[in-house]
Amino acid sequence: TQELPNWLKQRAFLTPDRTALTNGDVEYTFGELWEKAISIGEQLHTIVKHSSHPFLGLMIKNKVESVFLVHAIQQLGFTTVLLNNKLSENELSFQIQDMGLGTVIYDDEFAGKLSFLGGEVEGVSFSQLFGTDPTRFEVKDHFQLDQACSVMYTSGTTGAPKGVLQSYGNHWWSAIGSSLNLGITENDTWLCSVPLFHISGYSILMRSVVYGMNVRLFETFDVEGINRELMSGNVTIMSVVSNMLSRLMKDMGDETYHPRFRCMLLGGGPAPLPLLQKCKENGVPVFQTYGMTETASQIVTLSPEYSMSKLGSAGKPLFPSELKIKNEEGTAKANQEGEILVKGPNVTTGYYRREEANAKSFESGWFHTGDIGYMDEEGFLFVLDRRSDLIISGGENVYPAEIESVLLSCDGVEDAGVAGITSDEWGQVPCAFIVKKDHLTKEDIITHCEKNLASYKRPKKIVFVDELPRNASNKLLRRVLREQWEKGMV
Ligand code: S0N
Ligand code: AMP
Ligand code: MG
Ligand code: MG
Ligand code: MG
Repeated sequence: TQELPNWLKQRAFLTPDRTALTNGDVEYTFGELWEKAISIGEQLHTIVKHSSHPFLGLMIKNKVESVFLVHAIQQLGFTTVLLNNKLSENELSFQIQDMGLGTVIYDDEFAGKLSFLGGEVEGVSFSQLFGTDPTRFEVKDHFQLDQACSVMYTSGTTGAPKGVLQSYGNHWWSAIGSSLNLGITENDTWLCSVPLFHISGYSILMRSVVYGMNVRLFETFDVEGINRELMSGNVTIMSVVSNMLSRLMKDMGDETYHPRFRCMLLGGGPAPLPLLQKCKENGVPVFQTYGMTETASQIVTLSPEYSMSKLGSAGKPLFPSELKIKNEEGTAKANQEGEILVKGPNVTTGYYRREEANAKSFESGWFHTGDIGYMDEEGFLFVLDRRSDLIISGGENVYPAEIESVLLSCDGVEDAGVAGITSDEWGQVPCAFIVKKDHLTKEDIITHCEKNLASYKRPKKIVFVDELPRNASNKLLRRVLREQWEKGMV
């Protein structure tokens, strides 16, 4: 198997005094980041040294301590399972069991949410960890490229969520592919306000170590604070989803960003054309991108020089990757739509213990994304529709079937259907259509959802109906629900 020098160790050796990480006034060089990773690694080693589990759960916010932990876990040779901190108890406990986790490290802020831990699965808070005596461990000189570095869960149209295995090789090639396209200089600073538990955020940390680049971390999406950074010239690149970008633009007014700010990387879902136009007018250098958890972030990216001539396109593949469109006849011709297939060293080797899904998703090295799109004559990708039924709300994924099964478990719900409806704020949001037995109120439903669903998955609208549209074989017609909503019929 192929190996590379231990990334953080190599980086701390090559450029120890370069800034690695900043948050507010706090600043760490790569040398200091290395020391933190090792000293926290030694504390963690005391806790997990007798563990036979290859995976460690991690529930974090965007804080510097979280970055130390991400690196400490890599140094110990464990695979990090990144838990989305917005999920409900049920959703979390499924992922924890599915990965067979023995230990979950968490920010103290999540103590309440994770109070169900104990017994088989040990929960360790940051404050417990940082109070533990260190035990030395042997630092490895190399990272194996085929080793799993991280796991992030993703849902699908049917079945339970699946753990996406992201190898060191996936992260390496993702970082290299991005740099071959965007370039890197020693003055680059990447603003990270997207969550570290998503690949949008985690990939920034991997690029940082590979490039020797500063990450400016934001704990929350602080619109005004971030705009000040973009106007000051402190940062040169930032990753955003549409919701973030439109809020930044709204707050920006008629000011402009600093000329040193050179890349607004926009991904995670479709980009509304009016937003792209507004950015063009305000001189914001938007790079639209298509990527997913399974591709360890961007795989297709559009440079700003094409942002108007190829308005709405997600661009061309990054150098190490390939793209093709497949329909019933085989590989589609230019401008013919079909399923988007991708290939490249950044594409996951598969879902953890999901043979059936893996057999379906991979075909001689090509990964079936499930998304629909076409390529024009010049090879620019246009994404037309996301994989079936997927609702993307503010960059977070929501599957109607999952919401429906939670709704159906609520007392007084006779039948339930969920469809994505257009939202100026979030792109799309789930709307619930409920057939009720008597004495059920919207508040009852909201309370039930609060217990069982991540906040962003809760229906933003609830509509009581007499019956749900179904076809002859009793399949729910979500498209009809959406149409009824849009025409104001319900
Ligand atoms: C958009 C964000 C920042 C909104 O969060 P904010 O403003 O902090 O809200 P809160 O204070 O937490 O909550 C206030 C109310 O809003 C509700 N809410 C919050 N988020 C959502 C949401 N997404 N949808 C619907 N509602 C939401 C809360 O529930 C709360 O409501 P009330 O008051 O009723 O309790 C936040 O959602 C966010 O950070 N989104 C981005 C997530 C993300 O990064 N997604 C990308 C995932 N995909 C990938 O990683 C692959 C693509 C990729 O790698 C990439 C993506 C982008 C850019 C670059 C790349 C790349 O390729 O490198
Ligand atoms: P995730 O599960 O968060 O990794 O989301 C990846 C999904 O987001 C993709 O499969 C697409 O459905 C959607 N997506 C990402 N980028 C774009 C884009 N540029 N245009 C449209 N949809 C996108
Ligand atoms: Mg935290
Ligand atoms: Mg997903
Ligand atoms: Mg998503």
